[in-house]
Amino acid sequence: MLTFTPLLGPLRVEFSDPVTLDQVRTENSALQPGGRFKPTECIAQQKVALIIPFRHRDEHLKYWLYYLHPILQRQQLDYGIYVINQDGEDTFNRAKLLNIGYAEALKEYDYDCFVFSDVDLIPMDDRNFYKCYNKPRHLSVSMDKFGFRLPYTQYFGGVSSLSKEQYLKINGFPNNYWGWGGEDDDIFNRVTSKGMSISRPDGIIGKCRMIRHERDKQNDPNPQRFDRIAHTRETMASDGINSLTYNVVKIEKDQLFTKITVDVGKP
Ligand code: UDH
Ligand code: MN
Repeated sequence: MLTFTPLLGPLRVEFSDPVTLDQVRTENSALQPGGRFKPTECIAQQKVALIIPFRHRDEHLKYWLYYLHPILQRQQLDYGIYVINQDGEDTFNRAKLLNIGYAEALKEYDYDCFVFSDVDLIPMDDRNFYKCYNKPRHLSVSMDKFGFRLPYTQYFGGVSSLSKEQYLKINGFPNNYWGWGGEDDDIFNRVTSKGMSISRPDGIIGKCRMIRHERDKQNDPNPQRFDRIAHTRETMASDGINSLTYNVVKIEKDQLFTKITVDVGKP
């Protein structure tokens, strides 16, 4: 007897019907506290931590959990969800939150793969595996907001995956990009400067939707971003997981996710 649901292929994804966390909790009763899951009919090939940079996006997080949990279970991953919530109202720092997610997830479990996902991006095909490959992978290749195309060849934003080894090879992500933009290009530069290239699913399997939103407060475009991405090669050895400092304010275990509230400092 088949006890798991096979992959479905293309999925209907839309954001008009309201969802509640309680509904999502009821529909995902096989989860362990903290949004952890392990398949019962096989041994998963990879242990995957999903890291979400977060502040004031509860509405988006509901949809993300509603859509992603069933997909990740059909993909038979051994996984955990980590929502890394920036404390306070100072300038947002996406890449630093991702570094913190990496470090905090590893304190809990021996993860070997890290998927970094914006809270507002939902894959439209469950054949887009949220796992790691022999190269760093860009997963959100065909976003509705860019007309289901890559905005530019080097684009590495949205959703990406790196094995622990790949992540360490590039010294993790930059900690000094405050505000919107550039950190994804810096990560791309890190990857290529270490002699790696990126892999991607094709444009059909890689389709995804972004929940429409206005720009957040305290996340204006960073005017320093162009200057910084021109110097990744010089800065990456000293700015990354080896220079990460932060304070954990609170750790909360929901059935659907682990929420870690952190003080990242300010520019
Ligand atoms: N994020 C938060 N809270 C914030 C800022 C960012 O949770 O206050 C996270 C969240 O996971 C988000 C990600 O960081 O998905 C990336 O930020 P973004 O969604 O603002 O980036 P995007 O490129 O939007 O999608 C740019 C602003 C679009 C303005 C359009 C106005 N019509
Ligand atoms: Mn967005």
